Amino acid sequence: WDQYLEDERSQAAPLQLFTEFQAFPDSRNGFKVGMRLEGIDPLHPSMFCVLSVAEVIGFRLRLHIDGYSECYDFWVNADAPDIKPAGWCESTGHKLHPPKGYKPNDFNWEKYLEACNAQAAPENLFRSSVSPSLPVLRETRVGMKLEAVDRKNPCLVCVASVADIVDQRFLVHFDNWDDTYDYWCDSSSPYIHPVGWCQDHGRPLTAPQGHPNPEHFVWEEYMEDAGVSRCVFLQRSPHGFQTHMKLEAVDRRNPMLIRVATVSDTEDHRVKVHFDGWHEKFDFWVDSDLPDLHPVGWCSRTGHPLEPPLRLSDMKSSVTQ
Ligand code: MLY
Repeated sequence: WDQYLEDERSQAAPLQLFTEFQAFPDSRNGFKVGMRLEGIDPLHPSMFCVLSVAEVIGFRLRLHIDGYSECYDFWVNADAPDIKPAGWCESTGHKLHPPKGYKPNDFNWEKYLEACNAQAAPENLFRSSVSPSLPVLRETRVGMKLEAVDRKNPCLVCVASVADIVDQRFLVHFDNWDDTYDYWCDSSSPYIHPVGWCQDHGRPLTAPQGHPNPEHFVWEEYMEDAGVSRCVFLQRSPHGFQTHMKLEAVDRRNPMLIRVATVSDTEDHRVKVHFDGWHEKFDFWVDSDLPDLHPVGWCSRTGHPLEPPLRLSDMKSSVTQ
C-alpha cells in the first residue's frame, strides 16, 4: 500500500471516517468451520435461521443456511450484528427457522448438534451487543409507523412499520408487502422518516399495498390511534469520504474477494466504489457505513488476501468480461 499510494500520489481514506464495523477489529475471529449459530437470512431479513460456518478467512466467515442450497451462502465479518449464538432466538422470543425438514416446534438445539456431531459457536465469539457508535433506541417499539425509503425501489418513500427490534437496530417492514423489502437499520439511518415527512417535504408517499385509495392516503385514517405510535429519528451527519480516497472493498460480484479500491464519487450518505485497474462500468454505489468497506491495511491486519489492482495487461479482458 505505502508504495502504491506514493506511486499513485493518492491518499488512504482516514481511519476516523470508518464505522466500528468497518475499522480494524479489536478481537480475533474465533469461529471455526462446522460451528453452528443463528442469524439473519440476508434474502429474508425478518427471518432468523440455523447457520453453520462454511469457511473462515481472516476476520470474515462464509455462512451456510442449514438444509438449503449452497447458493444462499453469504459472507459476514466476525463481529456482524446479524449473527447470534445458538439459543438466542428462544431467549429473546424470536422465531427460529429450523433447517429444511424440521418442524419449527420440533427443533431442539441439543439434539440437532448431537445429530450433526457439531459444536455450537461459543457465545464469547460474538461481539457484545452494545455499539458505542450507534444511537440507543429509546422510544422505538414494534408496531410503530414511519415513512421509509424502499431500498429496492429507492425513489419510493412508503408507509412502513417497525417489525422487530434487536439491540440498537430495528427492522423496517413495508405495510402489506412481503419481507423481501425489509431491512435493518438504526435510528440515524438516512432512509427513514417520521410520519408526516412526505407531506412536510412535498413528496409523494406510497400507500400500503392494496390500499383502497392509494392516491389519497391519510395517516390519521390509517392509524387507529394516530399520534401515539410515531417514530422519532435523528439523522446522522453526512460521511467524510472524498473522491480519490483509497480503501479496501469487498467485490460484490464475488464476495469472497477484497480489492484495492477508490472512492470515485460521493453523496451525503453513499460512496461510489471503483476497483483500481478495472473498467469504471464496474463501479457501484453503496452506503458509506457498509461493513464491506475497510480502511487501507485491513486485510493485512486481519489475515485476509487483498486483490491488487488489475495490471495494464489484464485491462482489455476486464472490459470484455
Ligand atoms: N414494481 C414493484 C414495486 C414494489 C414496491 C414495493 N415497496 C413499496 C415495498 C412491484 O410492484 O413489485
